[in-house]
Amino acid sequence: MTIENDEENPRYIDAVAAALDTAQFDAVALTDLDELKHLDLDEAYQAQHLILSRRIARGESLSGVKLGFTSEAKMAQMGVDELIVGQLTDAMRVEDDGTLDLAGFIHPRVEPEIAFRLSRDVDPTDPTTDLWSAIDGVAAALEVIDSRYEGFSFTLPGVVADNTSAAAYAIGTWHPTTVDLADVPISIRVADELRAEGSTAAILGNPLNVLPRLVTLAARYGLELTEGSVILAGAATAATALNAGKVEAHVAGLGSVSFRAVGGVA
Ligand code: OOG
Ligand code: MG
Repeated sequence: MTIENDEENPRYIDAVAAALDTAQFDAVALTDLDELKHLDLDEAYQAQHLILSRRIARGESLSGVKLGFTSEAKMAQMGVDELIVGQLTDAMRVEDDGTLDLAGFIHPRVEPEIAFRLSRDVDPTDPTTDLWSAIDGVAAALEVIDSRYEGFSFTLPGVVADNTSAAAYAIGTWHPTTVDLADVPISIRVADELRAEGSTAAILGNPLNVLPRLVTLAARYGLELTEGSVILAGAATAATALNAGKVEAHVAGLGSVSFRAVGGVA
């Protein structure tokens, strides 16, 4: 089906959102989505918001935001070169030391991350906003990504519409913001195998540098930064395939976060 790119009536935005939401819900990858061709970046964020509205209508609530493509390793792996932002919900949350059932995922990957915790509501459109001053905790994190596109193959608007492949996340113990995060070792293991290791400096030179970038993106694309929210800074290393077994990220100074992945991919 082809829909004309009529700015007065961008029904293709709804079509993209519905297709991606259904693909996630049913854990069946999309092979062909013609309407995607029409989507620019602004419209991709509109589609992302529509997906989150559908999830909220199913009883989920927003729990945070996540940055994507904040490191060279991720940009090179996925063939894109611009920062993106997606949204997290409580349904994606996995307890530290908890269990994640892989049924319900398409082709999940996992990556080691840094999380920030927001101590108060922040207005990203306020030019005086200093997001760092609103952060009251930092932690090691794991992010599970699961593109709704076959083969994890997408364009920049495509991955933005797909809520930046967000699928699940786990947060380790919160630490005070005095912990040095600028250039410390970060690694990920799956089923006792070291899959990737690097430095937090790979994240824009220092993970703290994602915060002003997030403010800009949140203001431009209408994302909320609310008290208690989690902010994932983006992976420092390439993502690795998620299969059954213990999954653990370690960040020097922040310790470890883990979960046990069980079952098979649908
Ligand atoms: C998009 C998600 C990117 C990150 O940490 O860079 C991301 C993808 O790679 O499918 O979460
Ligand atoms: Mg990520």
